[in-house]
Amino acid sequence: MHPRDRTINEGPEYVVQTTDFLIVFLYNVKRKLLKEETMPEKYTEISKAIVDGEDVMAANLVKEALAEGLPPLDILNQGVVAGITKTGELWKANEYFLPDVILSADAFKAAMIPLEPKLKEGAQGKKAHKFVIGVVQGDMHNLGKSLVMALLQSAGFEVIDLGIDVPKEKFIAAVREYKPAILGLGAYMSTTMLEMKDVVAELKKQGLRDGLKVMVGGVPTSQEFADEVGADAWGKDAMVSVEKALKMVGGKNG
Ligand code: B12
Repeated sequence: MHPRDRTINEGPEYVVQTTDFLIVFLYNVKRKLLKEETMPEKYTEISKAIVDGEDVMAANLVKEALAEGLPPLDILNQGVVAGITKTGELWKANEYFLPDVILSADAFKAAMIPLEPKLKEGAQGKKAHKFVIGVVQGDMHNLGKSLVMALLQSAGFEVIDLGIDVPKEKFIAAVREYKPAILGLGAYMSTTMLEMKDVVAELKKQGLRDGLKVMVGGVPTSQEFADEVGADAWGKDAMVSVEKALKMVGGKNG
């Protein structure tokens, strides 16, 4: 067919297609504009401060965001988590090296200081289920755990933090002492993740596994791995971890 005849022979269809395209195009422009409007610039600034490793700036921006009345959970997800996630991507792409990542991690921690009490506020006055959490022996990564803790607290859990590089004996002692509803184990390296298996086995050996839920998480873990070590659940990210934890305690705290 000659191109000149195209609009004649395919007239109505062609017009409909063009109109459809225009509608979709305008709809996308509107969505983009709306998104930019509803996404306060503060979140981008917080995220950038974390990526750049500017700890004082990151903490100040979070304080400003809170003073402006922005929701703490949105500051966490759209500012702080977005920043540290970007750092992780830059590291993966070999654009960031260890010193950059350390600076970024420090900025992340600084940003969490003013945010954590605000996240906890929503949970006050509730009868909390206990969640003991720790990073397994040999592993010093703690950013992922901090995020999970912040969201668990905001969902009303009483979180007992055993810290990083935790030997299995300490996990066992904490389960005896606090009698938590859930024990959370974090591991971030393929070399340390097998520690989780030992902790679960020791819990069983000491008769502490019944009535206790075990949840695992961290970069190299997966649902398959969680099943393999005998955990009850895998926390893919902080949000999913909290959703699963709430489900395990019957839906809510308080
Ligand atoms: C930041 C970082 C560091 C920082 C840690 C700072 C800190 N205070 O934590 C520093 C620079 C100190 C560091 C050191 C090292 N690191 Co490092 N590090 C990273 C990096 C870039 C990001 C990790 C991170 O914090 N991510 C952001 C958080 C928010 O995400 P996340 O951890 O996945 O957590 C989420 C989920 O997993 C889940 N979750 C996390 N924890 C838990 C716990 C529970 C209970 C649940 C339910 C869920 C859950 O929820 C979280 C939030 O959504 C990763 C690369 C990567 N792509 O992950 C490497 C990485 C983990 N590191 C790695 C290595 C090798 C090291 C070093 C050995 C490097 C070295 N040569 O010295 C040392 C190890 C020291 C030690 N013994 O632990 C490797 C591990 C490789 C492996 N073998 O598996 C990685 C994967 C990088 C790589 N691709 O090579 N690291």
